[in-house]
Amino acid sequence: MDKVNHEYGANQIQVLEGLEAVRKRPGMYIGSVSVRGLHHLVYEIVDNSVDEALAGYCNNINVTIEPGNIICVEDNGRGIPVEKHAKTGISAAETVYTILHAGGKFGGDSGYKVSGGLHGVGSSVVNALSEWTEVTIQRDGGIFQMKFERGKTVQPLTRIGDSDKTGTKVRFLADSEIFETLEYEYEVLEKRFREMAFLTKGLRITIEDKRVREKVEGEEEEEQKERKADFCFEGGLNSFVEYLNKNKEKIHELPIYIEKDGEVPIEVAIQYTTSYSENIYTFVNNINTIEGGTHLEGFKRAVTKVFNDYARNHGVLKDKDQNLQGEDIREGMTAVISVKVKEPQFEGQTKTKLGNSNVTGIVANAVADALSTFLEENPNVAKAILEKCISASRAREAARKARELARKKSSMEGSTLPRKTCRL
Ligand code: 0R9
Repeated sequence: MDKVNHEYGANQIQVLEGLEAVRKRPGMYIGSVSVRGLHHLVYEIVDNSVDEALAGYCNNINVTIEPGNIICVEDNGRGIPVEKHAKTGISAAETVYTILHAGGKFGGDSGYKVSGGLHGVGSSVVNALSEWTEVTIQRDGGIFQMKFERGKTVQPLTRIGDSDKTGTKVRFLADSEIFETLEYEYEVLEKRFREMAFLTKGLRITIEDKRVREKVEGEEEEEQKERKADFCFEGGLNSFVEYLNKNKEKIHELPIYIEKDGEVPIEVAIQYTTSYSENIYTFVNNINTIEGGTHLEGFKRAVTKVFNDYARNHGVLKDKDQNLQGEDIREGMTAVISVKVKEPQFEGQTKTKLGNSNVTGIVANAVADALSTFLEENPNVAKAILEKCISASRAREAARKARELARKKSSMEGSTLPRKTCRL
């Protein structure tokens, strides 16, 4: 995408500290030095491209695992700025790769990094933890390249050719002195990039594994599954829930879609199936919050209230009836919730639980407004979902009664058992 914006200048980058700390304590920056940490390096670089996509300047990201476990990520954004940085005296691009916490708008006042990750220190952290890194930038009519070894510049940014395109390409080999393994798991990366493409409507992410694989015994060469995928979902979260429900029987054909901009931009897609379980995925700044948090709380609160209100107002629940419980309403529900939070606080054991308390009310209000309007406008869908909720509620009540009866029976049997006498 050749949408030019030169508002950003090299002198807007803040320079803070060096990279030695990263090599000394890698876990502090990427979580661990296991295969999880290794994958994190790839996510950090791809996150930068996704940020460029979220800013509206990039719509294509290609990820390749090259032979020898070299990672190559290429985007068609504006290209990292190449001009000289006022404070460091080196190019903006080299500054971003060699100085921790140098990172343009990342974390500054003029915008915020929303794809998650290390808040703009990603490029320098990857550089510090790689045996070598090579960055090629197409911008301002030229092709520029710089090279690093274990975070140290071995070739400063140099113009190596002309180009009328824009974009950034980063290749790196993770450092075997730091990581326990350099073997990327293709399936893990593929899943993550599918998810990222669902979460960023219209963004194309491709991944290809070009490593030579050892032949598995009994498997013909041509039988090896091709490790290559191309993800682009114009439907965004709707496509995500449809993908999650692909093997399930749907109660309504199209997902319910909610989108609201504002202080905390919110996107939600919901689709009910005949399944007995609930299946809710939540994301904050494209990070999967597997422990839930305040955004999930707000969503659950709104859904419970809206379906109960609708059921009462339309005579599905009578005065004498008890309210439907949240679990009745969520049985068979598949939902994806994605929110963007400027300064997310992550809590919980795996730091994947959103803690920002203001998000509960914001999500609850947005979901309640949009969902109640949807149900009023789509009475057939509302009816079908409520039938499912009522049947879940009846099943829950029947199970409770059966449990109570069994408990009573066993306590009565206990009281009629012959008493043991104890002679002293
Ligand atoms: C292949 C991986 N891609 C990247 O790492 C990547 C970083 C990046 C980028 C900008 C554009 N494309 C990019 N791809 C960019 C950002 C901004 C202005 N111009 C270009 C901006 O944030 O305002 N940058 C990421 C950080 C920086 N550029 C910067 F700090 F050097 F500005």
